[in-house]
Amino acid sequence: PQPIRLADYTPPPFLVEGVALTFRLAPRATRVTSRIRFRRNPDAQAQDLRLDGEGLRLISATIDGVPITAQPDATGLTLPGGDLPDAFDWAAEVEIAPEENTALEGLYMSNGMYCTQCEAEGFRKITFYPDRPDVMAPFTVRVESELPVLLSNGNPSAQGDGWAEWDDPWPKPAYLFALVAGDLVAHSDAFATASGRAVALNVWVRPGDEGRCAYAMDSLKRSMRWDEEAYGREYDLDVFNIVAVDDFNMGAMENKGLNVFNSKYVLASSETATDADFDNIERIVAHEYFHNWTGNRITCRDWFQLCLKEGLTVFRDQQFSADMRSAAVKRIEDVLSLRARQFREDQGPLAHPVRPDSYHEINNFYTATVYEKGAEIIRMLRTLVGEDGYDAGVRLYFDRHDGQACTIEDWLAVFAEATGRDLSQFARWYAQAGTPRLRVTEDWDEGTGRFTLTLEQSTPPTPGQPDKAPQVIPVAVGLLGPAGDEIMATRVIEMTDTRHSLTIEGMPARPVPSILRGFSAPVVVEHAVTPERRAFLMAHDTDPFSRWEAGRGLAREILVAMVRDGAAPGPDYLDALAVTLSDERLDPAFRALCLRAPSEDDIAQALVDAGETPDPMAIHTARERFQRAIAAHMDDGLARAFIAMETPGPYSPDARDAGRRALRLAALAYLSRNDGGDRAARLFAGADNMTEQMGALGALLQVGAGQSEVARFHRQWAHDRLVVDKWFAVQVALAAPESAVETARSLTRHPDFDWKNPNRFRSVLGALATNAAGFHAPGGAGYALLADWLIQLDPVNPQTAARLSTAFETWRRYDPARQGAMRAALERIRATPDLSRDLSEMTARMLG
Ligand code: DPP
Ligand code: ZN
Repeated sequence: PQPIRLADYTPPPFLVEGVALTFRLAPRATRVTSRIRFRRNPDAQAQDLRLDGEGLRLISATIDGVPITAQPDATGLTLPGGDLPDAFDWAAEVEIAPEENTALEGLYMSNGMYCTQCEAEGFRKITFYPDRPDVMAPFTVRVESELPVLLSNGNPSAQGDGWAEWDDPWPKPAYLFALVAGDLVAHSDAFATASGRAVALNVWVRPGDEGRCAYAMDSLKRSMRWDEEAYGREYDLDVFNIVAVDDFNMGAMENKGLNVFNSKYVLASSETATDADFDNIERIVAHEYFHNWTGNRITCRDWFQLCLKEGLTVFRDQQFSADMRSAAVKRIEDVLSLRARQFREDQGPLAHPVRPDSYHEINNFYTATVYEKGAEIIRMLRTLVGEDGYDAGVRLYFDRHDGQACTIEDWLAVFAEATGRDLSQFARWYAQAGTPRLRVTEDWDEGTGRFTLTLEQSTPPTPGQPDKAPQVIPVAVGLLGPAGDEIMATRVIEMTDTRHSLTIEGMPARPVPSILRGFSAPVVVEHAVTPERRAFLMAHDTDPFSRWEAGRGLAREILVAMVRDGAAPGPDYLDALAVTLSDERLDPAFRALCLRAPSEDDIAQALVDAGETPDPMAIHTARERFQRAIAAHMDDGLARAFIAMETPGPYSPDARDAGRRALRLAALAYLSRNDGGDRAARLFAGADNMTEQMGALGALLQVGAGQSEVARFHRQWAHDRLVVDKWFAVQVALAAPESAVETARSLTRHPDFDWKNPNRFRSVLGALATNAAGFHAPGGAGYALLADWLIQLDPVNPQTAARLSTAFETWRRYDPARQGAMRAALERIRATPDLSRDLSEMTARMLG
């Protein structure tokens, strides 16, 4: 099959002026009638009108009341453009079977409730329609069902016994359509917008879950206020509904006025959710809400522009979280995630530009590159044009493009206009894949006091892009004096050429540069500095990100050395870490991040960067010895932190208490290496919140203990599906390398392993892929197990199968035996008859 290409875009030949849908819901035979008012697009060339439609049983279709003669094919229906009037009414009735829809795309059922997921191309599984984001229209919807709660987009317009009608006045693409029907209960509240609109807010959940919605609701209200204050964006309907669904492929979906969420990102109580869950709920509720303007009011012209809404909305949710919590801690967490997911993607066969130029299946491009690197581009843009320039550009964007389907060119043009800047070179960030490398060298002339910093950029080749042009890289730099005082405050070097130098004259002594403060660009810095220099920055840098980064760099170098020759961490690092641990001027959450060892995958990436072949088992062993050395060296300090960071009083998910718990549990994980898990067992037994219960269980499993706690945990929580997901995941993720595959395999035979539920599937097979040494254990049993399950899942849920196949994306990193086994697993998947388009594309790209 041919890929879809950005270069082939043409405007839609017909636009839609209005859509009226009626749903008569039934599990196996839902009838959908549509009335669509089409009008010829004056800005398009004459073409046939293609209506997308998949898996629909066509009952009847008419144009202006006259039955059509055309017959649908497997993917839709073509209406010959020459025969069509300039404006006409399409009316059709189709039948679909939501109960048989296991792919969770289109209209499907979850626990007796009807719900939809239409992004990116699910609406075509509901009715015939030009299912492309540049066709925007107002929708009215009538839902008929005996179920008590019937929801769709927009405002409720009428309801009666067994039916409800909804009216969404804001033109939207079909991917934002949603319908929900079920036996649901609401946690309700209200919000008054800045201009006085009263908005009814509801979080809809299954009966019994209503006590776990308060945090999602609170996050929603704070998001609504924040978007008014930070971006001047008000909500634009009378109701805002969120629905929690157990079977969901993604995190959540921003359907206009009716967000549908994976229940794990809605439901939370202190007993059942961890601090990380609360944090994710806040972030994702905000993200989906912010899409109302960046995505819904202004949407994408085509799916190549996905980063237009996702990069911007991620950037906005990052700003929001930074305002709600500690900005420094948030930045470090975002960089950790960027490196773990996006840098990894960029290093392998799945590397692609933030705006790809071709795809087979768009669902495969909801990636860390589109989302997280997309957000980094906007952060850089803001750095380059300044806060005021950014605000002016964004204002112009909303003024000019409200109600439109736009491109990256539209987005950049508003900043070029508002600030007078030429952004043509900057646009390469959207087109070039790969993580730029920034090589830094220093020159110091003692006699004249001249200090020169030289930066050189290069971007490695990626699939289809052997050569890269230089990009605009904002490099935030500061200088420290030998005593640790800041002698040059942060300034941003705008690098546009391959090479750039900065010279400072008249320095009394050799300064210490602090490079890429705040992680001002998504690049890898290559700067050969001594461990003493890193320790100095770790102690003195005024930029919290760079301070953390210095310690991180040190830890990474030590770990790489430990993998190579079994060295042990020196006292310099251990002493510096001990100082950080007990420095009470530092935020506990920040200290917890400093204590976190680089992941096994980070170490593997570092070895690859150094031109070596990573051995997952050697990495695991070295990392374990590294953590034992820390535990042994800092036992007293860790024990003090464990006690000092107790959070008395009732549980609160706020950033302050969460930070204290994070430090306490980080200390506990180390202490368990000294006390064999005694403290962790006691904490587990007495914990009154899930953060501490899970933290204690994890600490036990990491030292090979905790089997009775695992059993107890299941007895305690067997009734709670979200907690049972955690139970599955923690056992696999923290299993010893030798037993991880067997643990995963035996859990797939557990009666609670409902593999058709994406959360549950991920909790075992996704967790296996995060246990690097276990997944890559010699012999390839991990690869074979994952491949077996992906092959089984693919016909049922191709989207989730394709997503999890990225566990194989690093295959070329490894030794010949592992490469061979991973390759064999990928080839076995690829050779499976009737493989989905999703998984076919992923395996083809990975095999290259
Ligand atoms: N558009 C969704 C989100 O990122 C994903 N389908 O919020
Ligand atoms: Zn999004």
